[in-house]
Order: sequence, then C-alpha cells, then structure tokens
Amino acid sequence: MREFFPGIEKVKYEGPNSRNPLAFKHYNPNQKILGKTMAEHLRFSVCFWHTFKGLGGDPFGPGTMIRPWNKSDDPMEVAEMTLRAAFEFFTKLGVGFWCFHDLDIAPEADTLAETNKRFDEMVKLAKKLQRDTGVRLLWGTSNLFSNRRFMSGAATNPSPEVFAYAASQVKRAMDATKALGGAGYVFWGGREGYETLLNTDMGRELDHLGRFLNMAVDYKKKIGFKGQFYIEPKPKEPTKHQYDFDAGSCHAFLQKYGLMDQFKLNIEANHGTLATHTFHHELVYAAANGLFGSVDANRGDLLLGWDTDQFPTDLYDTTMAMCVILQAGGFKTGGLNFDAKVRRQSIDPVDLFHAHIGGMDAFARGLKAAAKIIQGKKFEKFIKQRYSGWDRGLGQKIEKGRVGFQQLEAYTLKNGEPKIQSGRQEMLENILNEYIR
Ligand code: XLS
Ligand code: CA
Ligand code: CA
Repeated sequence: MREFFPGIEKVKYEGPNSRNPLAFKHYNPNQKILGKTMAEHLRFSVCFWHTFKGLGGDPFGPGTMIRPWNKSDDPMEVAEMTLRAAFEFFTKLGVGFWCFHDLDIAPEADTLAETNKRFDEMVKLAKKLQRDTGVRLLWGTSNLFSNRRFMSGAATNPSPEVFAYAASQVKRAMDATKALGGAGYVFWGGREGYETLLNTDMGRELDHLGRFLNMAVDYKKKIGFKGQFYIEPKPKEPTKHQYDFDAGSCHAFLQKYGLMDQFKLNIEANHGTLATHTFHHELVYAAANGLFGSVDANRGDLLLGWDTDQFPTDLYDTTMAMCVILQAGGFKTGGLNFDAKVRRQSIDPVDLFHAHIGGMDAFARGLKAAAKIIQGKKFEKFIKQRYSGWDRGLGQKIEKGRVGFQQLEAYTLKNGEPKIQSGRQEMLENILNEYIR
C-alpha cells in the first residue's frame, strides 16, 4: 500500500516534558478525567476540505502546496489517492472521526447523474476505509456554494430550479452520511444571504430556507437516518449578510419554522468572533437554549476581519469552551472538528501534523483546566451567591410570576434604594489565571 506520509509514525503521548514536536504533550487519549477518557470527552475530528483539498490559494495567488495525492491527470484517481491519504493521516494522528462535503471526496461531473455515480464510488471506498481503520464519520454535509449555479444561494436562491438542484444534492449527501454511519449532518448556509437588499426579497428567502430544512427533516424520517441535524451559524462571508448570523438568530429561525426539536447548533469559534461575539458567548448561548451540539474548533485573528480558520492554540478559549461543554453534559453526537487550515507558507505535509497536534494539545489542556475549575467550584459558588436574591423573598416571587409592576412599586417605595454588590471581575480573572498553566 502506498504511503503518503512516509517517515511519520503514529503520534504518541510523551507527556509535558517531551521535546519531540511530533508527540502529544497533553493529549493522552486513555487518561480519565471526570469519569471519561480524554478521547471520549474531546471526540476529535479532521475536516477533509481544508486538510486534503486546500492548497493555500488566496485572492492574490494560487495554491503553494504540492501534495503527493494530487499527482495524476485523472480526477477520479486523485479522489481515490486523496481519500487514502486522509485515512492514513487520521490513523497516524489517532483521531476517531472525520467530516466531509460531498464534493470534497468526489469531483463534480458535467451532469448530476454522472456526479452521483462518482460520488457513490467514493462513498463505497470511504466505507471500506472506515471499516479498515475504525475511524468514524462525525458529520457529513453538502457543498452548495462553490458552483456558479449557487451564486445567489441554494435554498434561498430566487430560482426554484436551483432550490431543486440543492435539494437533490442534499438528498444524496444525506444518503451517503447514513450509509457511512454518520453521527450528524451539518447545514451551513454557504451563500444563504444577500449582497444587496435592492434585489432581495428577504422574507420570501427565509421562508424558502425554512421549507428546505423541513423537507430535509421529512427525508431524514423517510430513510431512517438517526444522526443529529445541525445548523452552523456564520454572520458573513461569502455573502455580505448570512441569514444564520449567530446562535441567537438561528434560535429565532428554528422557532419560527417549527424546527427546534430537530436541530442543534454546530458552533465555530471563528464564526463567533466574526459576529463580534466570543466563541465562549456562542457556546453559552447555545447551551442555555438547549441547542448545544457540536464544535468547529479553530480561531480567527483579531487584526483581520475575515474567516482565517487558524488552528486553535489559545488556552483561554479552549479552557472556557471545555467548561461550557462539560457543564452542558459533554458531547453526545458532536465533537471537536478541526475546521482549520495551515497557513499558506506551511507547505509541507508534516505541517498538517504539527497543526493538529497543537490543536489537540490545546484542547486537552483546556479539558484538564476546565475539570479543575468545575471541581474547585469557585466560579459556580460566586455566581450562585451573586444571584441568591432570586432564591428567596422578592426574587422568588418575581420568578414565579406572583407579583406585577404595582406590587414592585409598593415594595420599592417602602424599602428604598437597593443594595448593590461588586461584580469582582478582576478577582475572578486572577482566579482564572491560576488554572491556566
Ligand atoms: C465555512 C464553514 C464550512 C462548514 C461546512 O466557513 O465553516 O466549512 O463548516 O460547510
Ligand atoms: Ca465550519
Ligand atoms: Ca470558518
């Protein structure tokens, strides 16, 4: 069998004192934390698109990376080599999951029928490679944004024919996800948004997106696909304004179109910051509203206003994320998918290993710190105390709906100026720093 990463052995855990750049210093898959192994908590996944199809192209120049799995003029041979290279990578890295778009694994042909034939062939190979390696599919999805037919959106396109094409593509991708035993299916609204309202009927487009997702739910039931559906919020890019702006707007959308019990959210760190939130904010919002599902683990750059999809290295981010994830009961169907790409100058295949090892170690450190934070209960106690007025007397009456404005006016006139307490932000930040080492 041809090797695509010769000279790279299976990545091992060597502990914090190791100086080997191709070893884990913190991610020890079998180490137990709060009753589960690190592998069970973190459910790492590698994304197919950036890691195997991305070549470092940007608007100023083409790709910089020359990959051995691209060396053929036959697109199906390239597809097969790429899939084999990917499974070699997953195995050497030691991740349990992968994610893909339909068109990542099989090149689009001139007709839908021919595209489907190519796709079925590659799904068959993926199934074999999954069986051989034990690597599982975290989620599947469909690319409804690259082809020119989708320039004005897929489900929100002004043309019903494009809507139909998108539906046909999603149907196939759902069939494939089911065949591969996928734990979930992601809807990211690639170009579901607008460039200008001068040519856009926003209300109608939103209704069409609601209809599209309801059709997907119907089809899911029809084929008996048991995986979890997710919406992945993103505020902008590629369109100026994307409808699935952030967790809050997805929440409102799901409620309006009767989809709350069918969907959870796939929260991506860099999309949170593009929406001028933090990754932490988006996770807390999702968890507070029963929508926490899965995570696209990456980071943006504070100095750049676009989706840089860098590998996560910030320990504050990973620690706060793991606190929310643990408090939400951990991943059920979801996991930490590295929707991240190496920088344009990181041209060697080994850079893919460095990038993922760094991201996995960053989340392992986040997990260890989060477990200590939760066990220490310092923040939990502080927050409980801060809101304790709601557990008795006046607060309890308000929460239970036993008083209205008139009673509250009478209470205030009688009791005068409320007592206020310090938020102790600096003290709490100092405590947090003690956990992040
Ligand atoms: C793009 C999105 C995309 C989705 C899957 O910004 O992150 O990669 O995760 O379609
Ligand atoms: Ca993503
Ligand atoms: Ca992104």
